[in-house]
Amino acid sequence: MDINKLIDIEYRHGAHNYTALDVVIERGEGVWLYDVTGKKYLDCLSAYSAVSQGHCHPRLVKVLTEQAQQLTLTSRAFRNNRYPYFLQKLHEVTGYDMALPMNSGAEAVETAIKVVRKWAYVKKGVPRNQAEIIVAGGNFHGRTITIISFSSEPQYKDLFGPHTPGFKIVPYGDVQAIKEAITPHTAGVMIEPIQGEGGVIMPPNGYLRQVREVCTQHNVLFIADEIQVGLGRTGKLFACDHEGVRPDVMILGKALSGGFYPVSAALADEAIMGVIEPGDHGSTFGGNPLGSAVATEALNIIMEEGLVENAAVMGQYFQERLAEIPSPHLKEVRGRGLLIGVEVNDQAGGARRFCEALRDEGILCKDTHETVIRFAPPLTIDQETIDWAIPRITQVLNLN
Ligand code: IF1
Repeated sequence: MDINKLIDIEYRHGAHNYTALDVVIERGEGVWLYDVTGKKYLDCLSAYSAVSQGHCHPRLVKVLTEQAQQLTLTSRAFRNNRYPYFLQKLHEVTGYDMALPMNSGAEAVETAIKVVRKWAYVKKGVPRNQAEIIVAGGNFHGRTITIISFSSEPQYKDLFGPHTPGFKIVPYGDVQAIKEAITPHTAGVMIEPIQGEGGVIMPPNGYLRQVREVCTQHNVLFIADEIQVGLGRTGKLFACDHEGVRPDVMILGKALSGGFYPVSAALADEAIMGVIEPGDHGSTFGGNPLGSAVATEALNIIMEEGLVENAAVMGQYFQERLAEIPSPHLKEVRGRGLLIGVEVNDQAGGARRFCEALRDEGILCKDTHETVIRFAPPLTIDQETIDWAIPRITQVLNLN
């Protein structure tokens, strides 16, 4: 079918909740995407880091198709023979005693909030319904009503009230502000180790370590949303590893299933996750055998195929090459590993037009926060591919 016809159907019958680039993809392989006309593109978004293992990774195709022919869903009312292996692998990879599996990232964030609130009531002794969670301005943790209740982006929240109470917003990167916001009712501090949606915002060095210390001092749980930055994206297994910090609660999603199937999880040690009792929380699909099999293999791939190391090496290489680009529009290149933000000057006319021009050059990127072009290719990218991309990016960053 003609591209314009497909776009028209989407416009007429789909809610208008995105302004996608006009490119219609029909096939993916590794770091490459192909549109319906056969044109090839380098994927520099990786579905917001969910396809870290590369598109249609053969090992995931195999596990998904084999498991799909065997058993897909039992609900948690019965046990299945794949979920235990997934839990074992998660424990092995993260070190946390226990996980609570969900599907979308937002659900895992909601799960973490529930666990932390219950912990505050039954372990810390916070009076019922008074638990507070401290979050950072510019955060992005998902789209549910509770999560948007503590967004600082008006479009995400303003017309969707009434909102969920119990959250305090402090400036990102400011430990003193967290200290001042803590009260005897504070249950947790939830932050992204790097803010993705915020425009690849890196906190000052030492921030994560200081947040960890403040939380420990005040018997407050440190919750890290590693949904976007975790599992190798930043060149370490977890973004918190850059500062040697272990959160009390870790939230994973996206690359946890290599983009095949939504799988997310909230993780913690038994002293915290142990507050959850039968009936407290759940999900029809969470922990299902298909998702469990895929996620187990997605983790195996990250660990066995050197993706974390590759993200570190290629991330540094990509950032260095980008920073060298002569361009009147380029303001800053920042990021960690293969989560890279290229900020253009305020006079450059916004990042979107560069993303459109990059698409025409065969590179798919997403603008964020008006002036930032995000480069986040699959973690399997190699030097040759980066060298292929740089002249094209250079050309686009020199358009009038
Ligand atoms: C959209 C951003 C990325 C996340 C973190 C939780 C979630 C996300 C740190 C929720 C989701 C997405 C969702 C997508 C756009 C996107 C995004 F630009 F908005 F911020 F990745 F950079 N925590 N991020 O980044 O996970 O429920 O979606 O599975 O909503 O348009 P989800």
